[in-house]
Amino acid sequence: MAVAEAQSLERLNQLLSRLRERVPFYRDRLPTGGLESLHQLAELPLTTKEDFRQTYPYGMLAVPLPEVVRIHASSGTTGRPVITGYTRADLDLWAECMERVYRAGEVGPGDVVQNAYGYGLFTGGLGFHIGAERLGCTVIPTSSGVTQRQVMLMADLGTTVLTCTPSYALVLAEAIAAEAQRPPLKLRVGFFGAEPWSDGMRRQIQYGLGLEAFDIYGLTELGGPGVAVECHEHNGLHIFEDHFLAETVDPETGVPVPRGEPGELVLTSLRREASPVLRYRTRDRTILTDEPCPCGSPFVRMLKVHGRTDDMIVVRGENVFPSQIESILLAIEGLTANYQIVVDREAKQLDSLEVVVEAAPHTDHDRLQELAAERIRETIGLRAEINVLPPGVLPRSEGKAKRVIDRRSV
Ligand code: DLL
Repeated sequence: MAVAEAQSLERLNQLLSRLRERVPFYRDRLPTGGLESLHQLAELPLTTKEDFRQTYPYGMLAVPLPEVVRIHASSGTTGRPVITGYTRADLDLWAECMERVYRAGEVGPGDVVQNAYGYGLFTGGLGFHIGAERLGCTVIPTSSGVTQRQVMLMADLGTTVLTCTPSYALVLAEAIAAEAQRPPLKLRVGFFGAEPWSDGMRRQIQYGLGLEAFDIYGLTELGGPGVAVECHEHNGLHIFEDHFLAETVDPETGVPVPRGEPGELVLTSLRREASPVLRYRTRDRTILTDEPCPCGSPFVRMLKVHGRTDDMIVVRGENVFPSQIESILLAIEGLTANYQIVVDREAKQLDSLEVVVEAAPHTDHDRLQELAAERIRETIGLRAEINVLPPGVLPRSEGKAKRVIDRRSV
């Protein structure tokens, strides 16, 4: 057995005995005794968001509350929020993972990090904050919003590293482009995540902000950002396998799928003390690949998340992912990443699919409309009404963008 595998197995067995001893939710679900091989992981039960809701607020804690020094939560558009706790050691481990994220972009002491992820219950703000501080960077905790001030500080304080959602990065790029004179910026690297974004969007962000854009992945249930990050190859995100075990399963059946095939990402936290999770169904769709990466990292890669199992929309029997539409739009010169998908259903009529998208200034809207409709029909097999708008009409997001408006469910 490879050293890394033996270490993972040992940590997994420690995790199982902790879960059995300390978390009533897992006690009756887990077999007694340890595993002999990592392959047996697939025989253990999966954990879902619903399980977190059922055990709200403290039912998943594996330590007494006095040992929990921090709590974060994901807002959740419906139902109870998902709660995750951290012991002091958990905060140290999180900071270590986030430090590793920054190192992927060669960030270090001397860098000025402007952190425009929201601070608060959301894990983005404080996660990026503690990692940058631990690394010895100069941190500007702007949180998200107040765009004009962000741009001013970026120029005046010499920001070299920007962290925010990709949609907010675009808002910042627009604000910079709108200045009478482009402010002198020192931006070099950015870490963008918390929502799906395409390579087309990456190009727009890199061009608009003049930096190298890294994709970063994480989720509240696993402790926040710092689960995986891209290397300079920008061809998949390396999962920190010394902290998290990754699998992919068929979203319908929960049965593992082989590496290289699309599936739902399932994650196990190996080292978290307060809120450890076993085989958590993330609902994120990706592909895990063992192909060696030219960067030399031993960690498995997850390809860019191409949507969630629960934001797939079914229109006239076809499965549609917002990220698919985004890639189609951004492959057309003149269209932007400011778009929304509107699905509607009139009585006794087929569902309608409308794509509303802003174009760059001075473009031929009719031509763009035709092109987009044609490409969507060719790629997804659906007739869509395309509405090309001038810049600045659609709502902008300071956090995660809302891409789909499904009027059928109203
Ligand atoms: O979004 C944690 C985070 C903060 C990640 C900052 C990266 C940067 P939640 O609010 O719990 O946590 O949302 C987690 O967001 O299951 C994915 O669906 C989505 N997501 C996160 N990162 C990415 C990414 C944070 N890089 C949910 N690409 C996850 C695509 C992402 N989707």
